Order: sequence, then structure tokens, then C-alpha cells
Amino acid sequence: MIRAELAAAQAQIGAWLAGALSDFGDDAVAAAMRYACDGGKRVRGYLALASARLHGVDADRAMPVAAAVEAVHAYSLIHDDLPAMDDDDLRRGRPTVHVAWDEATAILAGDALLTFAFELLSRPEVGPADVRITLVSGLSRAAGAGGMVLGQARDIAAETAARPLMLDEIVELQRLKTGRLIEWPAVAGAVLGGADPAPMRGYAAAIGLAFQVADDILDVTGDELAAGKRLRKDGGAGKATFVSLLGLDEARARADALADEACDALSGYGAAADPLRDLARFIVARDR
Ligand code: GRG
Repeated sequence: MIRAELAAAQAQIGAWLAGALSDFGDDAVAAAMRYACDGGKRVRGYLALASARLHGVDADRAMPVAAAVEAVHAYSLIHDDLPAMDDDDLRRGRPTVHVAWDEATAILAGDALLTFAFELLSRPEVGPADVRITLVSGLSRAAGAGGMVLGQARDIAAETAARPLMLDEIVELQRLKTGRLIEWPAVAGAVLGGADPAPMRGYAAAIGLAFQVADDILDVTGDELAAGKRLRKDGGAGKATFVSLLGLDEARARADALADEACDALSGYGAAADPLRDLARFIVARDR
């Protein structure tokens, strides 16, 4: 059920993003932006659409929000793959942007996707000006120097730190690096619907952490072909991860407990929130 819903959202978000990005023409940066936005599970975009639907918001208003978070996510992956960061050559089963083009094009395509996201959020169809400002401000905070960028900086610093990170430090690092950009679209759906975002924040905080625990499990147990990216890099780099600190069984138990916690946070919504509960289960069981 959730796989079919995700597949439908993947197609819709992909087509919408490709259409919006076609405005930029055929220069290398625009082509690299489209390439980077192609594919992926669209977990963040789906969260925006599903949360908006749960709050009675039309898909027409939610789609630019879904596209905006996927654009920021694509930018973060382009920059994360650069030689100065993770130095990866494979993403979504294809060469990374700096390999397919060059480093300068990759940096510029990432920069342009980040600014594109805020242009999308400012579009009139998203809603009244105060709603758009709340969304712009929320995404800036989630992605910026107190959010994803800070998490990434701490992750890079950990590589040369005198000691491996401890569990509470990893939880905080991942809350920033991965969690904030998963939390934002869930909250954005409530903002679009004029509802209290607190339950969605609780739900998304749990799935954000579950997502990262699952990613660490996948790094050890997964298949590179299915995942579409290089695996087993963390162990090789001697990096502390949820699996290295907890062991595989305990990490799996932790991911399942976080999915339960996420589902519990939605109790006030009843059965209408079942697609989001299914997403929480999918996140911990995924193979890519
Ligand atoms: C460069 C500022 C800056 C930040 C990069 C998110 C991130 C920060 C780096 C990605 C590194 C990484 C592989 C983290 C693990 C969790 C994660 C975000 C995986 C990729 O997201 P998915 O699995 O990707 O949702 P798809 O391809 O499905 O969209």
C-alpha cells in the first residue's frame, strides 16, 4: 500500500519538478539540477503531500512545498558527494553530479537548487503571505547553520576528532543532519492547513531518527545495487554509527521502537493518519 502511494508521489513530484526546472533552459547547471532531482524515494516530498492531505490541504498548494524540500535534499546530496566532503561517485545508481559534469557545475547546481526551493515556497498558490513566510523561515532554519549544515559540519569534524562520538552525540548530530529536513515537510503540511504542528513534529522527530538508524543498518547489511550508492564506507572510515555502538540487533530494535513512537504521536488523527504510520514502518524496513 505505502509502496504504491510512494510510487505515485514519486511520479507526481518528479514530473512537477522537471516541469518547474525546465524554465531554466539547457545550460549545464540547469541540466545538472534536473539530473540531481531525478529519482530517489521522495520520502520528504511524500511527507509534505501526506501531511497536507491529512490537514485538508489541496495537492495544488502542497506540491511546490514537496518540490522545495526535494530540491534542498538534492542540493545536500550533490554537495555531500563532492570530493571535499564524502567524495562519492555513485548516487541513485548513477554517477554523482561532479563525476557526470565537474566540481564547479556540481557546486553551482547545488547552490541553485537551494535558492530555487525558496522561490517555490514564495509562489502565490502556496497560500497567504503569512503562511509562505512561516514556510520559508522554517525551511531556512531546518537546512541552515543551526540545522542540516551544522549536522554536516559536526559529521565532518568527527572524522578527525580525538575520540569517536558517543551515542547521545550521534543522536544529536543525526537529528540535525538528517532529522531536520524530514521534520520540516511533516510540519509544513500542518502549517498549510492552519493546524497545530506539535503532533507532526513528534511524529517526524521519531521517523527522522529511525531513518538514520535504518541507514546505518543498510550500510552494513545492504546491497549496493539495490541501494544505488556506495555502502560500508562508515565501518571502513572507523566512524561511530548506531550499528557500531549498539550492535545490529539492538539497532534494529531501536529503529522499530522509533517507528512505534512515531505512530503513537499520531493517535489524535485516528485512521486518517494510516498512510503516515505505514511510512514509518517502510522507513525502518527499506532496502535502499
Ligand atoms: C552538504 C550541507 C550539506 C548537507 C548534507 C543529508 C546530508 C547532509 C548528507 C547525506 C549523507 C547521507 C547519505 C546521509 C544518510 C541519510 C540520508 C540523508 C540518505 C539519503 O537520503 P534518501 O535515502 O535519498 O532519502 P533518496 O535518494 O531516496 O532521495
